[in-house]
Amino acid sequence: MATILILNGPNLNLLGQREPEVYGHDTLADVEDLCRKKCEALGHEAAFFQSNAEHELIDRIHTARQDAAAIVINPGALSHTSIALRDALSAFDGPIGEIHISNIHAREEFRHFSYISAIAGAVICGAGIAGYGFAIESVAAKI
Ligand code: DHK
Repeated sequence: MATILILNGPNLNLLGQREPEVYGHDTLADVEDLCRKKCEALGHEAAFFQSNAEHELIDRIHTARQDAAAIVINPGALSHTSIALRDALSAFDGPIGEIHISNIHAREEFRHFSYISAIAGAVICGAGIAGYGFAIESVAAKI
């Protein structure tokens, strides 16, 4: 059994309340429930962390070097801006899955590029919160 760390970036604490026409009505607690069940079904355990602060996400990724075998991350808007987050993920040895609830390619142009995608083994977007489950399946297959 390995630990899969599920990371959520800025504003994802507001899932279910924030722009439901884009992000749906499910809450972050619903996402975590889905992830916990998927990890358990695959024989692993889930760990969770959400922060609105870039440095807190980076610090948690550093800790993951010791306490997680894989990372699934929805970086939120940091996808489009943060080289620092990408560098932290590059220093993690295990598989990485990037997930976006919405289809970032069908939205504003500034969302089309993600700094994270080139270092992620799998990139899933536009599948709603089910994408977290797909990302977990992808990283679990590589542990
Ligand atoms: C979530 C966000 O908060 C946005 O900043 C991204 C992503 C898209 C999502 O679809 O989950 O652009």
